[in-house]
Amino acid sequence: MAVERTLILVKPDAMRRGLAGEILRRFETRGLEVKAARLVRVERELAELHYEVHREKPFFGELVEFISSGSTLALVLEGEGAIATCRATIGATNPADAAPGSIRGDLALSMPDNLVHGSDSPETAASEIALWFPDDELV
Ligand code: IDP
Ligand code: MG
Repeated sequence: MAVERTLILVKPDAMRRGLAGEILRRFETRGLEVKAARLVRVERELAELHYEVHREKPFFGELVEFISSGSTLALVLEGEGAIATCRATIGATNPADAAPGSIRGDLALSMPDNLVHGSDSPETAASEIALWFPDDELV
C-alpha cells in the first residue's frame, strides 16, 4: 500500500475539552508520523473553503460557526494507507454511529461536535493540505 499524507484537524470542541494529546496519541500509536502541525484560529474564509463541499447542506452555517469557535490543531500525518486508516481511527461521522474503540465512538456524543476531521480521499487530502499548510511547513 502507498505511503500517503492526510490532513487531520483536532476541532475546537476537542481543544476546549483538553483532548488534543489523547487524540494525537491514538494516531501516533497507530504508527502515523506527524509531518506538520499548527494551531489555527480559523477565520470564516478558511472555514468556508474547507467545508465548501457542504455549502448547500442545511447544517453549513452551524458547521462554519463551530469550526471558527475556538482554536483548531491542524496536522499532516503520514503513513501507509494513512487516509483510510485515519478515517477508521476517527470513526463514523455521527458519534452516535461510531464504533467503540474509535475516537468519536469513545469520546464524542453528537454532531457537529465530533472532535476530529480527516481527509476522505487522496484528492481531498492533497487539496486540504495545500489549503492549511504552506509547502515549507511540511517536513
Ligand atoms: P466527516 O467529518 O466524517 O468527513 P462530513 O460528512 O464531511 O463528515 O461532514 C463534515 C462535518 O460536518 C462533520 O464532521 C460534522 O462536524 C458536521 N456535520 C455533518 N453532518 C451534520 C449534521 O447533520 N448536522 C450537524 N453537523 C453535521
Ligand atoms: Mg468529510
